[in-house]
Amino acid sequence: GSADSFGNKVDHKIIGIDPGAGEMKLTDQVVKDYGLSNWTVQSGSESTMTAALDKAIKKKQPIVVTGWTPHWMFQKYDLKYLKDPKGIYGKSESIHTIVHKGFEKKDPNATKVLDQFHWTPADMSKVMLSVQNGTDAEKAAAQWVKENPDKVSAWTKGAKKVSGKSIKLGYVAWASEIASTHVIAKVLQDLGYKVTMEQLGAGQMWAGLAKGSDDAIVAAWLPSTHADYLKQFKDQVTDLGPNLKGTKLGLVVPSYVKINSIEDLKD
Ligand code: PBE
Repeated sequence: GSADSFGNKVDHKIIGIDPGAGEMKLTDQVVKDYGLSNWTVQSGSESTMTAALDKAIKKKQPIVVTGWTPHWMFQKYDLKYLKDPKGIYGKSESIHTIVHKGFEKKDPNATKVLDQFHWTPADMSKVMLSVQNGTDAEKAAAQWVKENPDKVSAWTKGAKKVSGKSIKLGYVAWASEIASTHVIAKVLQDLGYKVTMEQLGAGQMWAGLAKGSDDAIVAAWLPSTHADYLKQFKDQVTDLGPNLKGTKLGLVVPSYVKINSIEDLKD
């Protein structure tokens, strides 16, 4: 391609995240389906991706990253999604709560709360932004719980207080999942549960839930992003349905970048 093509300016690199993320698989598919054979998808983590984005924006340089909504990056920076005319990243989806199969019988009380848990992207964004601004996740979650008694009482409606019963939640260190997991953990703690939160890779989180080493997750992006994981483990888990609706995935660039579509990545 021409020397001043967007691809050349960014070394034909898409800045990705952790290899287990569903979005990384979808991005490999994007590379194939859009004929971007001279591009590489660089893996890392959410924090290496946002650090690269921050650095590029400070210097007003071009960059393309794997991004998603809800995410604080859209509040902090002026960004846009590249159009995806082939629809590889799928439509808007939901985040589901899923328990280890049998947990619903073992602890119907906790299952009731997990099942009733649902909030909005705006709710989640408040917690994410607070964590991003330096508040630790437990404090940010406690603050949100304190400020939203109506939502919390809808989630705990009909649930009983317990005394030190254990529950283990698995999650991945994505900002969205740090927020949701800490909020539901706080709600369960306030009911008397002894909650353990286990931070894992995406594959480990799903495998751990299937094995029963964790009881529940609130971090399943469906129907597309985690489709392969759900397919693999569907007989060992119970899907309690969405806890948040209206997510989005895609390739994200700073607004000052000239290109507008994934098709423009071709040299
Ligand atoms: N994400 C955030 C995850 C789900 C939550 C989009 C990075 C993924 O791709 O699996």
